[in-house]
Amino acid sequence: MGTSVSKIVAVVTIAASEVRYSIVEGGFPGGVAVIASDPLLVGGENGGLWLAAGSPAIDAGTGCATILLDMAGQSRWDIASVANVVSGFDIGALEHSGTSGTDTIVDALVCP
Ligand SMILES: [Ca+2]
Repeated sequence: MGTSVSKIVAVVTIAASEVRYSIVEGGFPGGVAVIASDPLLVGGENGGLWLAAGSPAIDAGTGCATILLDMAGQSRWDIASVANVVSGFDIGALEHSGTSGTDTIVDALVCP
């Protein structure tokens, strides 16, 4: 079990309409599918920040301009118990792992 992480802070200047399918503390007025709640990140053994079970980022991303594998080279999982916002992609660089036989590996890029 990794170390709990409460938040990541980034400062950027961007048009509201460009903030899409993201988690932003306090929300982002004018953004698209922006989640304001805690992403429930946990630190992994390799220093990455992973999504804990129950994270609102799970299956809340898009498959636009991305690849089918996450930053760690793992498959993208569509978690059966979580409703997809667009496809089974999670928000963020590291995908929450699914369970074979219950969940499915995402095999196509999907843009809303
Ligand atoms: Ca997923």
